[in-house]
Amino acid sequence: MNAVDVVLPCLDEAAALPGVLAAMPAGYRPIVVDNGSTDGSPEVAAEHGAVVLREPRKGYGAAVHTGLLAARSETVCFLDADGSLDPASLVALVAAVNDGARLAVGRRVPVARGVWPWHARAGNRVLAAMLRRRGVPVSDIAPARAVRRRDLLELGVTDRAFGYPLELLLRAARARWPVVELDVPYRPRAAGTRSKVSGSVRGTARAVRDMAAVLR
Ligand SMILES: Nc1nc2c(ncn2[C@@H]2O[C@H](COP(=O)(O)OP(=O)(O)O)[C@@H](O)[C@H]2O)c(=O)[nH]1
Ligand SMILES: [Mg+2]
Repeated sequence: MNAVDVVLPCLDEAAALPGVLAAMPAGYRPIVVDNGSTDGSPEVAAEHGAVVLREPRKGYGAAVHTGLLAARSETVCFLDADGSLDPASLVALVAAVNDGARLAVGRRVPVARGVWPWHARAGNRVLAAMLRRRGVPVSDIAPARAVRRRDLLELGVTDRAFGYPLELLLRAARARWPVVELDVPYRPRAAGTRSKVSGSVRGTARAVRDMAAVLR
């Protein structure tokens, strides 16, 4: 089996990382890309077997792009480091890419009430409907994906902040990529960690701003 690099953007996820890294399927190599965590995340990641990169530029997209540049496997996965997504879900996404998808993304299915704040979910729905009209069959703007490294580099996503996942899907639509969306369980983030994006008014406002910039 070919190894698969897994890029995990990380900001203050020290409490979540041990569980996330322990759940990596065999042959999946975690690359944790940290942006100035103050809770010791890089050290915890290294202790639990991850390659650790430090990205000086802030933002989800900056971390993801740096991880992509460092990855070496033919197919690369991306996953949040907060414990909300199971690394085991990546296996089916990679299989979809091996079966002909240019991009395989997760559709988050909450496993419990309150996992997914209503405002984040509503915003996602609107954006996903817009993507479907452009020919991308998705119902989520998901933080779990598998794609060939070379394809993603060629696609040329430029956002380095929180518009990255949306820009990626828009560019995939424009490039007429076959996109496959598969259900992935969405759990509460690990205890002792805090949401940086959709769990607060400030984080949500930032995500909306960055996604709106992508749509202009
Ligand atoms: N490197 C890096 N990672 C980030 C940044 N903001 C969020 N993340 C990570 O991106 C993932 C998604 O953020 P999260 O806080 O879970 O957003 P939520 O799911 O909307 O609550 C998590 O793994 C975060 O640690 C950032 O500025 N830099
Ligand atoms: Mg999260």
